[in-house]
Amino acid sequence: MSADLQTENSPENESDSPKPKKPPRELPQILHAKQGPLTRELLLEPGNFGLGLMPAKNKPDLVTSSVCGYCSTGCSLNIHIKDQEAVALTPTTNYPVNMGMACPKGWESLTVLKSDDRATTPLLRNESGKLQPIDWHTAATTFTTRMKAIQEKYGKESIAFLGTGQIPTEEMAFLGALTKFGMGMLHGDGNTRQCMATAVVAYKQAFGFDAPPYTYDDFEQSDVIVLVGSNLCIAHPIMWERVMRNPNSPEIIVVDPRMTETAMSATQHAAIEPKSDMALLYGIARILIEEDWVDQDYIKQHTNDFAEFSDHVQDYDLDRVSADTGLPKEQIEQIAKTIADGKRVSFWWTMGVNQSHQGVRTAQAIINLALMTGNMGKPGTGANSITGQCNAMGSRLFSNTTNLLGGYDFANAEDRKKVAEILEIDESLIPEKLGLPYHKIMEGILSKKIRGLWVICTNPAHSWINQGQARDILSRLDFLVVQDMYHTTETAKMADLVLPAAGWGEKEGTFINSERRFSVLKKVSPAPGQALADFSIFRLIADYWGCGNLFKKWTSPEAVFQMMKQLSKDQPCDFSGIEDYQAIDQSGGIQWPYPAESPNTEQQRRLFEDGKYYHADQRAKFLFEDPTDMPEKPSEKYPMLLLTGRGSASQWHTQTRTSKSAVLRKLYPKRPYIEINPMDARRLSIQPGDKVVVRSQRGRVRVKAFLTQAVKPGQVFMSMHYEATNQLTHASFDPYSKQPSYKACAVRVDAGV
Ligand SMILES: Nc1nc2c(c(=O)[nH]1)N[C@H]1C(S)=C(S)[C@@H](COP(=O)(O)OP(=O)(O)OC[C@H]3O[C@@H](n4cnc5c(=O)[nH]c(N)nc54)[C@H](O)[C@@H]3O)O[C@H]1N2
Ligand SMILES: Nc1nc2c(c(=O)[nH]1)N[C@H]1C(S)=C(S)[C@@H](COP(=O)(O)OP(=O)(O)OC[C@H]3O[C@@H](n4cnc5c(=O)[nH]c(N)nc54)[C@H](O)[C@@H]3O)O[C@H]1N2
Ligand code: SF4
Ligand SMILES: [Mo]
Repeated sequence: MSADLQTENSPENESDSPKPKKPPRELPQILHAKQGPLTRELLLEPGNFGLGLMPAKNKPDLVTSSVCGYCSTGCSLNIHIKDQEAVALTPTTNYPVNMGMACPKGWESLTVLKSDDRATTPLLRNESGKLQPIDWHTAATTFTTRMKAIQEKYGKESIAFLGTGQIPTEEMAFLGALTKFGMGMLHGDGNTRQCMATAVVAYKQAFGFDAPPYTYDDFEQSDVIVLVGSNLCIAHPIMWERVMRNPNSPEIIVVDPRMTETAMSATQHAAIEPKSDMALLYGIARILIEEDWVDQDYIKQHTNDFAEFSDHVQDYDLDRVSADTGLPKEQIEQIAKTIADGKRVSFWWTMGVNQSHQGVRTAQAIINLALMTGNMGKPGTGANSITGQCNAMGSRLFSNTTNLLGGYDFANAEDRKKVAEILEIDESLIPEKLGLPYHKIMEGILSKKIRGLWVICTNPAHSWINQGQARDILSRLDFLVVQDMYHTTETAKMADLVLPAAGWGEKEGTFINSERRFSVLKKVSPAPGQALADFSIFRLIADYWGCGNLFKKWTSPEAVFQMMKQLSKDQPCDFSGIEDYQAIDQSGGIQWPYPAESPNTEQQRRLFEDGKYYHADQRAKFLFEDPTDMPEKPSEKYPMLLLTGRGSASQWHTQTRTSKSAVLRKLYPKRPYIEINPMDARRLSIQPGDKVVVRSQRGRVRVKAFLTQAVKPGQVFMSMHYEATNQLTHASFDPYSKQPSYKACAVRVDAGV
């Protein structure tokens, strides 16, 4: 997994003494490849990756670096180019994120670009129902004619889009601006709703801005690491490597109903009853208060509503919490004591929290613990939501969906004015309200309010909750356009029009990783056939739509980056001090904030060092609520609870990319499987490897049984990478974030025939 694990020595410091300051790392000066042919001279850095050991004939002509296009860790990869072609890659050794490491997906990034099912020309469904190749002129004309016809007949709001957290920020901004300001759409959302909406709302309400406060160094500086609903080992393997490099022998507390790979390596595993996190976290808060293990000064100086929170948690005594969570009382006390004893406690959460019917309040229960113990703004601390997709952070700021471009508010007239001025567009083009969230767009299609849909870089026919219903809904559209790298995705197969997109490595722009770090994506490989960068597709559509004039300044990703800088000015995410792409490259990525005035150039930076939050009174807020029952509990007919999530480090989501690599295919099960406890298996006469039938109220699938103690009796687990899983899931949502609750529904398992 690691190209060079010895890049950093582990200082043997005491757990409570600050880590000795490292000398700033020398980073290679790497130029970025521009759009167009790969003829531009790039700087070779032979010492950086041991090229001296290579036989001369294998030496690349050029080497450049690019950020990985899968997960939000944001590892840097060096791409070796020979005879105009990207021929190999190696993880960048002196990049502050991955330090020479990459996971299997990263290593195999180039392979998946060459695949027979790449979409190489636009495709249009003909009268006999077949997708036929067409040229770009016909594609763009069809797109505009049909979308405009729908708008004319049913109103402007009758077309919508679903975007992504997996394209460069500049492309997201273009999509959001084109659709909402140029095409008059009100409704647009993206797969970030499936993923990060909960964290966004939790932070906004608690801190006043969507601001994950940490830097990856915190993984190495903590003495207590609390992971709630996060399988870091599988989902963020290189962040996990950072935990493994922690020199403080940290306590690692994993809260997860399953004995995951991460839980196996933890020092404490709280195998709670699914969806009992709030009770546990409130119970811990109660103990901390009772024992006076809280930081009264921090609470007084920097927060609001602690007294009310204190009252609230009085109901969560050990008896109740133990009954709700299924954990022994001593274990709950032990966790509280570990947190209290920690000098630098960091709290991390991912989808086990975000994807639940009370995700926002659960996330805030984690934030509350960090606030009340003063574990904020210092090395090794924080209430830290880990993002998922490579550019989920970019979409949170610039997709123009849940907020106006740059983290502004659609409903605020001053915000609209500022954005309009910077973009040089008429203010009246900016909608004054939010569009519908994802599930309401789906409902809108069902009720025929929405009739045209443009899907960009996401595969809802596989990934959306309750798939049978989702596909039925998508099939009712008058016009479905899918813009993807591959024409074989479940959603592309349903499309009326497929637009072939260039993918990672075939275009440029920036991603923002989990720790708010900008990094540059390079064009290192030509896109196949007529496939175009999403950026170019948006330009084309703008011109054919007749609103190209609005986007005169949007000539290249880097030109858009310059506008984004201006938009960010004076916002908490201000990065107006970043000069250009080259500056990002040369400094090993740059975290926001990075304002033009006196930018802090440290390579690892965290927020809230001064205890000042983004609410008007600069205080953070304690937020809480009572837990409610999960929407679909196991019943007599469906007696087991289905958990879902990531299955292996070698599979990515709906597998459109990772399934194209022979290396990766060797590393994961080909067919869908269900993890079931041996006790349940025995009761149901299921042998290892048997085909079993899994049913929920929504669907019925046949999958292989994998017997494992990792799941408790009464619970089963299926990975999201196989189509089968979402045929079973139950569409319920967090009331504040509207994020789907993918991780709990009732099923029945029977031995197959
Ligand atoms: N290899 C790989 N890596 C990925 C991805 C991928 O597809 N493949 N996807 C990326 C994306 S977009 C995301 S969002 C992240 C997701 O990263 P993670 O959130 O870490 O991954 P998941 O497996 O979805 O969910 C984490 C854990 O939540 C647990 N869980 C379920 N219910 C509960 C509960 O009620 N309480 C608690 N405490 N835990 C619960 C599950 O058992 C599971 O182990 O991964 C990113 N990284
Ligand atoms: N049951 C269950 N379901 C889940 C989850 C779960 O834990 N359990 N997790 C949810 C989460 S957190 C997420 S993030 C979603 C992910 O769900 P999706 O977004 O639907 O999954 P992907 O497979 O990443 O889809 C991305 C699509 O974009 C295409 N693509 C890749 N690069 C480009 C590009 O540069 N341009 C264009 N135009 N296309 C490109 C890919 O080929 C692929 O078809 O799944 C959610 N679904
Ligand atoms: S950990 Fe994430 S960013 Fe790093 S190589 Fe793997 S997929 Fe890419
Ligand atoms: Mo995600």
